Amino acid sequence: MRTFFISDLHLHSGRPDLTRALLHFLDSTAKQCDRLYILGDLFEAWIGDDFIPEDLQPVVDALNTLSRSGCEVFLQHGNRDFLVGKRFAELTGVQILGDSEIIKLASGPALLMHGDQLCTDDHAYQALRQQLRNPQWQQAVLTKSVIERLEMAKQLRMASETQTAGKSTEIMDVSQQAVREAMTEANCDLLIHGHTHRPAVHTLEQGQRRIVLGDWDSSGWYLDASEQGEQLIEFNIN
Ligand code: LP5
Repeated sequence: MRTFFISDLHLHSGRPDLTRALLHFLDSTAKQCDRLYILGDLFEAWIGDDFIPEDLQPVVDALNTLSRSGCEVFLQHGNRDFLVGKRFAELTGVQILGDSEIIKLASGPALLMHGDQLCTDDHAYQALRQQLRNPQWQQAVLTKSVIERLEMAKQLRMASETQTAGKSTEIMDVSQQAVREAMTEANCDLLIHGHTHRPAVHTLEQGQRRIVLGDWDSSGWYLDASEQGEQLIEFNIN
C-alpha cells in the first residue's frame, strides 16, 4: 500500500502554474499511489461549493478522474478552504475527513491534521478559527451572495495579512505542548500536518516523529509513505 500526502497548494487564478503542477501531479505521480491525502489549503480561499472558479474546474475534473481510477482521495479542511463541502465531494469523489484523523501506515498509526489547530499560542487566530468553524456561522454565510462572500474573503485576507506581519515566527508555529497533547490523545508516534509552510521531519522524544508537509510555490512537495517508510519529496514544478 502506497500513500501520498500533499497540502498547502493555495490554488487560485493568480498562480496558473500551481494549478498546472497539480494537474500534472494527479495525472502522473499520484497514479503510483493507492491513497492520496490532501491535508488542507488546496485552495487559497474557498467561499462555498456553489462558486467554482472556471480556472479551477480542471482540478475538480482531475480529482474525479483519479478517484474513479481506483485511488482513494481524502481531503482535510485547511484555514483557507474550510467551506469545501458535500457538493465538492460529490463532484470529485473525494472523501472529506474530520480535522483530526488517525490512519494506518506500514510504520504504524499516523495522526493527520492541517496543523492550524496546533498553533495554540496564536490566540487571535484561534479566536477567529472558532468563529469561522462554527456551523451556524457557516450556514448563515453560505446564504449570502457570491459577491458578498468574495468581499468577506478579501477583507479576512487583508486583516490576516496585516496581523501576521506583526506576529513572531514562534507564535505562528505549532505549540510543542499542543503537539504532545494531540499525539498522546491519539496514541500515535507519527503526526503529519501542513499549514506552517516549514517542511521538515522532526524527531521528538522517544522516537516519535512530526512530519511537516511543504507548501507549493517555487517547488512542490509530497510525502511518500510505503513499506519502505516515509519520505518527504520536493520537486520542481516548472
Ligand atoms: O492564512 P495565513 O497562513 O496567511 O494566516 C493564517 C491565519 N489567518 C487566517 C485567515 C485566512 O487567511 C483568511 C482566509 C479566508 C479565506 C476563506 C474565507 C471563506 C469564508 C468567508 C467568506 C465566505 O487563517 C493567521 C495566522 C497564521 O495562519 C499562522 O497560523 O496567524 O491568523 C490571523 O492572522 C488572524 C488574525 O490574528 C485575526 C484576524 C481578525 C479578523 C477580523 C475580521 C475582519 C473582517 C471580517 C470580514 C468577514
